[in-house]
Amino acid sequence: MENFKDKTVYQIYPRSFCDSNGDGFGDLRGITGKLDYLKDLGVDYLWITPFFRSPQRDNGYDVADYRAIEPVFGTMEDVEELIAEADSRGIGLMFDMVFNHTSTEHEWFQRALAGEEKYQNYYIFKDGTPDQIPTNWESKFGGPAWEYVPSLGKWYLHLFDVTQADLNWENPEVREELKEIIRFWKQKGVKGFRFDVVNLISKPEVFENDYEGDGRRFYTDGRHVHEFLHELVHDTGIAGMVTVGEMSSTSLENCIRYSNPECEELSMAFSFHHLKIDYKDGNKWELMKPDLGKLKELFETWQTGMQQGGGWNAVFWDNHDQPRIVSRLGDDQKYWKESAKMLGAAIHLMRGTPYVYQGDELGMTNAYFTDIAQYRDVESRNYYRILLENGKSEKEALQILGERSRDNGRTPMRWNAEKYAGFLPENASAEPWIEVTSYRKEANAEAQIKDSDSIYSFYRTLIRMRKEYPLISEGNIRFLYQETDGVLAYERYFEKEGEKKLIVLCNLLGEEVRLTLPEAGGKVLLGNYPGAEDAAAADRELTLRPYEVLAIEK
Ligand code: TEU
Repeated sequence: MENFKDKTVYQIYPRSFCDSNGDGFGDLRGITGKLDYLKDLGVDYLWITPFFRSPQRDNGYDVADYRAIEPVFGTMEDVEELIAEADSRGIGLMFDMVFNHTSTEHEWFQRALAGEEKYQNYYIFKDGTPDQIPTNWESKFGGPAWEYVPSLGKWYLHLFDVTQADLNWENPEVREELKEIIRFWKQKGVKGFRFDVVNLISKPEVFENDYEGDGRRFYTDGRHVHEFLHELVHDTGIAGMVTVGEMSSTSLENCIRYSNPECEELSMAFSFHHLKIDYKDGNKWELMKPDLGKLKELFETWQTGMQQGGGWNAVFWDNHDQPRIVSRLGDDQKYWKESAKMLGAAIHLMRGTPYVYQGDELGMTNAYFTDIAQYRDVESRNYYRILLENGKSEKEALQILGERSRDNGRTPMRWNAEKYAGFLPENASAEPWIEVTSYRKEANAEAQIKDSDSIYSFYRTLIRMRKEYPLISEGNIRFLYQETDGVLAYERYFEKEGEKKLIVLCNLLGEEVRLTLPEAGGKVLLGNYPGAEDAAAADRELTLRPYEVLAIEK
């Protein structure tokens, strides 16, 4: 098993990372051209979201051929070159396997539509009539989770978009097909895998209406999910690789099983509870001020819970589905640099494997779009319509999208302060597929790489510290000051007497917070304000400045 505990993963959304040929879309050669930037940052793995053949209805999470490359991203030769070039820099590639569903343009689904029973059994079809939907479950992208096919007299299940048909994992032929796909990319030199919503793959034996919710309780962490995952990992021989599962609406108990090495399922798990603390009544599309007390409670539950259970967290704030954390929990106006650094340190010094989403190392912010025409995401455009249908004004609906849309994390990576941020070649005739954020122009690589005080340099230090300090990569964790509003604090330690420990103090607020430390003194390893190194030399009374973070070795 690769020791990944001192490693950091960088997530790339290729569509928005770097466009090498000027067609307005990021591509694989664009990633290859930026490998030295990533090597200098110090990351060890690159998780690249799907670039396989796809109608792009969900930007690649609707796969039509798992072994072919969507031409907009490049060719198989480009993939092979990227793998080789990354490998020569000591960087491993993690590909994104969307195995809960395929595009309805996949050959398997097309053959199912043509009446081939073998392929109808690859999906979840239910006989019925147009007025008899099998269950009242809702799609996560809005609307019903079933679609009727008149020519077949059947409904099919789609937990996401209508063009994303759920696979039937109960069918051993489906499981064998998916194992072959893993073997195909493994033999090409891929070093790890991310599994998309993999805890939704096991559906119930009986499909029934949900009168308490949207149906997720019937298919989330389903009855055979652990058995299926173990079988997939064991039969493809990837237990020694770095693998991560995206676990939608999951539980701590299940994530311990998903990621405890003794279960031989995955290396680690993404859970999302900490990213729902600003969802009013759990609804993403109802705005609420972030509940920071809940955030601290969830971090403690999941960090100490996984530690006690032998599990391993993927620790992250952002990805291609989330708004930018510096706009969401920090202050991208008055305390942009301080809050971006503090939020980065808060998770990078925790127990788990940190994921840096492209642009977070630069403090990239939300998009601040003002018109629905600027949005590209299928989920956002669906919910804009639903919000209007439910009585919200256009202004209210745009305000909600402005805070919640996945497009906030999908604006082009900013390489410089030029009009298109260096995302595409200067002589390009096309424009980027989505607008470049015009906000915070200093959130760009060229401005920050050489600046030792930049967010980029701070992230570089965080990534290096994980490699240098076993306390960070292997140490235990316990939380401190849980009763102090606005302070996220924890201690990394080893059980052995006399060992050093690391105390991490994060002020989540835009105002000063006073703390009384357990003891005076210690050595400040990291701070995001000038003069931080003097802080710990002071006596036990400490004042944390707005969005200040201190990591003190005691
Ligand atoms: O995301 C799962 C998922 O539910 C997210 O879409 C997210 O939780 C939701 O948008 C919050 O409202 C994975 C992929 O990361 C996402 O990009 C895909 O759209 C989705 O699965 C379907 O494959």
